Amino acid sequence: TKSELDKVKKFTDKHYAKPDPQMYGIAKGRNVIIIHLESFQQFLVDKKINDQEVTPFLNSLYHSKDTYAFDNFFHQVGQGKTSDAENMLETSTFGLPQGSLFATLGSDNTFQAAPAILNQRAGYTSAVFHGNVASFWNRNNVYKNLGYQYFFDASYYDTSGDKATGYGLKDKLLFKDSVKYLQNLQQPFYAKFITVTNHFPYDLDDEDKDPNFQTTNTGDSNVDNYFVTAHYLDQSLAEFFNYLKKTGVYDHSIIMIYGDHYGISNSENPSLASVLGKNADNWTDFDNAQLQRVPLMFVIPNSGGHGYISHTYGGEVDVLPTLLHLLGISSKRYIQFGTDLFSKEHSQTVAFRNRDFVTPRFTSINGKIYNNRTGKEAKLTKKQQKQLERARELVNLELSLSDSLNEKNLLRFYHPKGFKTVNPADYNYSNGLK
Ligand code: GP9
Ligand code: MN
Repeated sequence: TKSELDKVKKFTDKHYAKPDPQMYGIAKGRNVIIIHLESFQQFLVDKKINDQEVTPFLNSLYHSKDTYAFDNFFHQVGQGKTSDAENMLETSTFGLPQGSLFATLGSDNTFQAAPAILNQRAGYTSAVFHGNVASFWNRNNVYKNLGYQYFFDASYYDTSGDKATGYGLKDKLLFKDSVKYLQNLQQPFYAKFITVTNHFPYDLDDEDKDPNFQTTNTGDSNVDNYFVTAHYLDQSLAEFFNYLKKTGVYDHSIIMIYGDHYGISNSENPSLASVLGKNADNWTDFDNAQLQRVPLMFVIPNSGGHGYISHTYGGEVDVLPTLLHLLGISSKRYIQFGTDLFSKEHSQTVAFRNRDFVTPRFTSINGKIYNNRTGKEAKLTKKQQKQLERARELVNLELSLSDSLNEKNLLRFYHPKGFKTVNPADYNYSNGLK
């Protein structure tokens, strides 16, 4: 396994992308607030139905001069869904080919993850706010291995009556009722909020609905309801931001917002086609792949107004090195499969968990290559064929090396400079700030 670890390290060293000096450290010392948008796809951004914006607040953030946003950012989850997204964003390694890494390896594996890195390198306090039972996705165990100091799960909230949905406390209540805990966290903090209301099958109590929002009538209730819960989630964000601004936390924070994975599954995409102005009759795998985009935004208040929408292609494994560099924390010493999205050396080949992949010009699905411009099967020159073969090799290699690292728990044998191994026994979530 020593040689296996060397193979992994050789790969990640070779693909390391050095930071863009313009971006490195622009959020240094700020609190990090992470907002995990459950099942939220990129097509919702700027989307209008019946002449109304579905997510007006998020749209205003997306176009703000304080925001660095990405419109070619893809989820890379497998069967672990939310937990795969969490794993990728906080370790920059992939989830597993089957099942959930959190559930199967999370209790015993050694991680070198964001909460521990930020605490050890820059004194960050770390906390997760998520109104579901702590054992869902084995989080109560995994978070201790990631180095989270606090985990405010359902037991910290009043979830009685109609305050919770199937997956936990409703989003507006999560943000509102977390305030008393958040304001007691020692700054700088790294605080992750995991929302749940916009979760399949997207039902919402009438009293929570916006009476002025008229959703679609495709006849597919998941599609029609999806816009209703996405609109609710957007309103919950607006409320949270008002709170952050009122208390002054806002100006001393960087707020990272992302969608964890798709909400509408491929089988329902034809019902969505008409809403997207597309024809359901000639809907292809290519169209399904394009809908795997999810939002990624870094909101950095009063940072000089240099925000923009980047068209760089990337995925969830790229987030950790990107965030570390924004905070002025070098990432080279860690084993991370992703690369800094702002770096000129960032590789724009985005691997999906099932070994399909997307590049700026081509999409490969079940071995078939589509031209992104036409959406049709690509006619490749010899040179393009070679490039795509190299892309496929990269995808297969990074996925198999990531699986080897995680399945053999190789980080046990890896000691990055200055990193103290996390001891899960150091954390006891029931003695939080309560
Ligand atoms: C469960 C919530 C939803 O706590 O995070 O998880 P998902 O079903 O998206 O994996
Ligand atoms: Mn999810």
